[in-house]
Amino acid sequence: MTEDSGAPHGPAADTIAALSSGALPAGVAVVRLSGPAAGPALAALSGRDLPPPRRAVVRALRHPGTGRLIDRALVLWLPGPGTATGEDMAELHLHGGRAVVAAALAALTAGGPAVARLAEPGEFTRRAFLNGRMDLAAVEGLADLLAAETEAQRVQALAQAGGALSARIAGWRARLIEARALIEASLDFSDEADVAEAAEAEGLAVAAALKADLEAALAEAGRGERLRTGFQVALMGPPNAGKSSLMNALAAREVAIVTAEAGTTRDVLEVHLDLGGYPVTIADTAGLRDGVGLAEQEGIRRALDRGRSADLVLWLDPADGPVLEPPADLAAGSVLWRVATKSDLAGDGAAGPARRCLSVRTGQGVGDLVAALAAAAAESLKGGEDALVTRARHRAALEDAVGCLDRALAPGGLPELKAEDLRRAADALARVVGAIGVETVLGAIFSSFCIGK
Ligand SMILES: Nc1nc2c(ncn2[C@@H]2O[C@H](COP(=O)(O)OP(=O)(O)OP(=O)(O)O)[C@@H](O)[C@H]2O)c(=O)[nH]1
Ligand SMILES: [Mg+2]
Repeated sequence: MTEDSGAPHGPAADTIAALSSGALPAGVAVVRLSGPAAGPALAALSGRDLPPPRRAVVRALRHPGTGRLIDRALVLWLPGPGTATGEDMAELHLHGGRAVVAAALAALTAGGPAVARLAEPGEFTRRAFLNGRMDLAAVEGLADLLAAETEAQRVQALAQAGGALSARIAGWRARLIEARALIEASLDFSDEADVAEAAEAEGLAVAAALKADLEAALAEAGRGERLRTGFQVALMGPPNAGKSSLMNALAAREVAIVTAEAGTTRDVLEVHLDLGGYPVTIADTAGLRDGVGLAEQEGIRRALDRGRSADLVLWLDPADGPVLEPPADLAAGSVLWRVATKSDLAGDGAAGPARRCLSVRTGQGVGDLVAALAAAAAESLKGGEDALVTRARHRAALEDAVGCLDRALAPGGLPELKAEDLRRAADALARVVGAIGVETVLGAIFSSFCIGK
């Protein structure tokens, strides 16, 4: 794939085909085609004229070279430009067997005038973007919608895919144009000082109000980004504290190896939970101790890294042993809950006001911990569904725009330079929707899609 610029391009010369539905075998498999040969290819396989646009019809599909029957399928002819990609498209709703789909794709890519080639990951969406059917923020929203694992993530992604961020960016850019026009007008009236001053002041007032709006969106950015990636919880503590046992209990499956030997876990292991609609990632880590071999040392280094970047650290140590202190930087840097494990081995008294108490063996306290985690995740992520900023890329662009507005609003300075700063702020916002300067991010964004999207 080439690195195209963000501006809409002319129609693509070639036609792409891919399985767009999920893993096979399945009840139905949807193969999509996009490009100038979509119609001829559909006609060639069905051996007849194209069906009426946007109407599902049943057709016997045959290999155009050999005439052998591939499948009897529901087919759709979707002439552009009013399609997902903006190009001519066709869909084959096949019986979802591996050999059926393989035979259909082989026939579509076999050669002749109606030939298609297999699509690369994200190529349908890339064409939608290049043909101006979607902007970059909507493309990212679509990627998030496909990846959404919980209800709150779905709501957030659907809003962005539907253009919530794009619409706000358009509104903000319109206000920047207004502010700039007022300041440029003040230059035209430079011989009438009071008119010029009034126009400049009005322009700066528009810019100041806009800056407040951008700052409000940035204040919610943390929630928006966290909801996208999930609330990060790290299980930490000394070896044998029962971290992996708790991870397995939370996941309700045997994700991590548990043994009575200290130093069992080395790599960071993750499970994704849906707690009350909010995404929570639990990370099991190596037990912290000194004087161990190279592999375990590396595990401990990774454990500490994970703990430092977590939203919440659960510091586990066994109820029947001494209370151990977490490393000072962990305790200072992250929110940390102390948890006494293996409460079945200790009498009463393991719990305290500052310490939760649980046993994976008896189940005591585990439900309470899950409820507390769900509440903490909700507290941290609530409202993230409505946050406009969901990625570091958006945040950087908005921060850039605020920086430009700061310069424009600084006291003194020439109106010409203020107008230039407003233009720069508009450019920063344009990057979010991919209207300019997107070459460097396109490859990364589209490659996150699966083939057929
Ligand atoms: N009695 C009792 N034993 C437990 C409980 N939870 C874990 N254990 C035991 O404690 C031992 C260590 O458990 P792990 O879950 O492997 O501990 P860990 O913290 O992951 O240990 P490392 O990976 O070595 O750091 C195993 O023998 C578990 O069966 C519990 O609630 N009660
Ligand atoms: Mg372990």
